[in-house]
Amino acid sequence: MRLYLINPSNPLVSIVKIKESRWNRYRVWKPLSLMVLAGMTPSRWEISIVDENLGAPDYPAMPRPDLVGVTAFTSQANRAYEVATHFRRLGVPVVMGGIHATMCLDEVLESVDSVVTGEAEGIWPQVLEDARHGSLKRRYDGGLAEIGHVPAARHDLLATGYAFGAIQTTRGCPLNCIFCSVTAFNGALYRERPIPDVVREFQLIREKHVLVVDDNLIGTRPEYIARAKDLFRAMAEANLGKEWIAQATINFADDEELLALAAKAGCRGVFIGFETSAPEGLRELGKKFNLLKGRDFRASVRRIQRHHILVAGSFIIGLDIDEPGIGKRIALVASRYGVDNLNALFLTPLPGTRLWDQMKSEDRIALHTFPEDWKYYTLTFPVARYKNLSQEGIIEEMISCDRTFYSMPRILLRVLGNLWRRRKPLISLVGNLSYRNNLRLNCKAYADFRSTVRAGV
Ligand code: B12
Ligand code: SF4
Repeated sequence: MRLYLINPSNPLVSIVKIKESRWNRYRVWKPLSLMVLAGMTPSRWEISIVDENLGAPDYPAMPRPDLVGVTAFTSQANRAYEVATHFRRLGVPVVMGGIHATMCLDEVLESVDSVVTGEAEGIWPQVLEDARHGSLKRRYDGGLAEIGHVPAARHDLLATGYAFGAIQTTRGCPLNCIFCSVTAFNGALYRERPIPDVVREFQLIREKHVLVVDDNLIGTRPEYIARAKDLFRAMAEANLGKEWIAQATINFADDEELLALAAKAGCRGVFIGFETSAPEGLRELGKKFNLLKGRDFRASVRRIQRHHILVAGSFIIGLDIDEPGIGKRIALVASRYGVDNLNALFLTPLPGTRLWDQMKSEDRIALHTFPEDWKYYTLTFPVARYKNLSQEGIIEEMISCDRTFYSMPRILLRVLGNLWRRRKPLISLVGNLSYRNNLRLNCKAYADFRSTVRAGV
């Protein structure tokens, strides 16, 4: 039995434009969901994982599979349907799962034979058995999976050529920020994989560099932080020789022992969602966790960096409190905090989030011709109506934000600072140049977006 697991590509996502910017090669990430599914697939299936982010293959030239599994974030949904149509025309059953299939079940059911909602661990073997007997059901629901003991993901299946491997150690987030899908999809309970399983799986990863995909590696409670410390100790003891990056809240900075253990275990970078510098903005986003009274963000960032861990900060443009000038202000705030990279994104109502419900009820979703418009839900296009910023205005704010933060003098200052403090200046340089290069690509994408939107909306 032959199984294709496919990660469809959205050409509007800048990091997949490897040809236009060679720096992006370092930022194409492995589709872990498909590697996890492959890990749970019995050996009677011959599995190929196709990651279209490395280039779509010539499907007609490939041997006919018995089953196709497609994953998709919302921004990949259009391409997922194209791929599904191709295989269904050949009479090959197509099953789709992942976040978009879960949040937009009815839409997805129109384009595929079968949909798996929720996490797949508890249901995937059943789906495969049904497919083998030609009795696929239209719908399966995996709900929230028991991740206490799951087989390791298949790290051996994808082609080489990725800069980073990928692994997940926890799921779920209690914070439920209004713009984020994680609590709706993975639940509010923070679930942890057993530390020995994680360490064993790390050993299976071929790449030296690894992305830990957890939404918040250290969790929100003292017992979760204690678990993170135990994990880091075990990783250091196992002498994995890996260098990894992860996502965490700014609270990562509050515990020197945690930082020291993380660095010893190989942590070299952390993504932190600052989102906005204004307390009322944090309240608007429901991200009360960042509201710690008297927190000095610059000092927090410095504390992390002192352990030779780079900090990438994420900010959102388009809040109700945001007014003209916000783009430059964010760039200056991020520079003041001292982050090594800035990732600014448009506030985007993703299906299934509280923001979606709110904006829909206020008739503020500007791009709503679905499924076609999903391709713009990359957080890099303004798909909503923003309170104090026109569509054109908010694009200008984003350009001004990126141009300010990624101006050559500022990049050089950051890289020289890292060289001086012996903090991975090369990674800092590659990261900064990759973002800077994408400014050009983004401006072109905005021009196309403007003309499409003017013509159609
Ligand atoms: C790692 C990651 C990335 C990586 C992508 C790596 C990759 N190619 O997969 C990078 C950094 C590139 C990325 C980019 C983006 N991401 Co992202 N990302 C994540 C993150 C943190 C983890 C995903 C992951 O690997 N999880 C681990 C795997 C095991 O879980 P899973 O993917 O959910 O898969 C399980 C089930 O969903 C199911 N399943 C999944 N696929 C399939 C397929 C079949 C056939 C079946 C049966 C089951 C199934 O089975 C799996 C096992 O249970 C999630 C948050 C999260 N917690 O999921 C956000 C998340 C998926 N990203 C999100 C977004 C918005 C984006 C971007 C659009 C914007 C951005 N700038 O971040 C881009 C778009 C990329 C694109 N190509 O279009 C949103 C998606 C919401 C939505 N409705 O689409 C999420 C949920 C975060 C959030 N805050 O809401 N992301
Ligand atoms: S943005 Fe981060 S903290 Fe907020 S709900 Fe999502 S994963 Fe949790």
